[in-house]
Amino acid sequence: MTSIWRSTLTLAGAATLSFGVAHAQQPDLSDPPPIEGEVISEDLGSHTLRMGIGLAETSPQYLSSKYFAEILNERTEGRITVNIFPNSQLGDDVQMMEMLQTGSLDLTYPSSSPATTYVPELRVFDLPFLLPTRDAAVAVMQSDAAQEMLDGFEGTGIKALAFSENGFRQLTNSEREVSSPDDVEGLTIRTMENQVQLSIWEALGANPTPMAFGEVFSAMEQGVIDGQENPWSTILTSNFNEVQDYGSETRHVYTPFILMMSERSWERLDPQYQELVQDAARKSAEYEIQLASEYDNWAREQLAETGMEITRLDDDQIAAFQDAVESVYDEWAPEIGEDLVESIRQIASENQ
Ligand code: TK8
Repeated sequence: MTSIWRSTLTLAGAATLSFGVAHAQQPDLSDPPPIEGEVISEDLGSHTLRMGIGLAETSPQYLSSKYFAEILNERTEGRITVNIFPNSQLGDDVQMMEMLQTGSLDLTYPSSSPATTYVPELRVFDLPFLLPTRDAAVAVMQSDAAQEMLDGFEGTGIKALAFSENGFRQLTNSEREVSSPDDVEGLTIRTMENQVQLSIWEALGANPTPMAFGEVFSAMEQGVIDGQENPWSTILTSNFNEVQDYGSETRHVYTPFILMMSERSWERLDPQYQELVQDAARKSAEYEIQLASEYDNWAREQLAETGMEITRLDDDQIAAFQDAVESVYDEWAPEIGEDLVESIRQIASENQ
């Protein structure tokens, strides 16, 4: 898809992309990677699993979940079927994690932020501007420290299988162009249900309002909130541009998704099936990260094409946001664990 845009420089020096040359290629959603690996022909039981996710059928989250389901189905010759329910139709992240604990749902795919109630160390991912690039984020998600966080779910009723990419979060709002922390002052911004996220937007002078993801669109439509923050692909696939006029490329937090299974469902599986589920989770998470990275810039350009005024921030403007949220580290690094924060910072700096 090509379209001719013209970059305009605002007084604040921020480039507001209303026109420009589209750089991002449209993501290739046609074929997920070929399904490889041993087929389990032995009848080790049949399972029909229900999976609830928050995002739409066009999202990398859904497309990679479909791939996860296809791997399981093909490599058990149809004995494991996964039925996926998108668009938060079974509930929001918090509710679906609780459903895993009671066994009323088999699989879900929340962001790490609402999962910090189970594994508080996950709050490290909520620290602003901690992960500077996707390479750094992927290296952290694949680190031993991250695996320990997944293991930390043991005994909660949740089997955490793999990290993948929700992505770099961007601010949208219906009031005004935002290119500095001063512009955030007084905006009512929906946040995920997570204390560190609240601290970020309080530090920026906003009025943060924690809310389940499934309620965000109607809250913006009714003017209950002025804005929200999510990766461009979520903003696009959730049609937030229909009720939000301004987007700012703040990249203020990188949020992972966590692919999770009910421990009850997990324990019903033959060990060979458990190994297969773990392998399928790893492979679908890799595919999700690939899709999310292809979607990121393309989604931003699609949003601009639909008329959303996208403000891209230069280094100085990002630095102003970083300075404004420095207090979040003072408040939360001791809580999360200075050593953990430092080790994640180290991995990030070695893998930029
Ligand atoms: C979707 C959520 C969403 C998250 C949020 O289930 O709540 O804003 O970024 O993607 O996990």
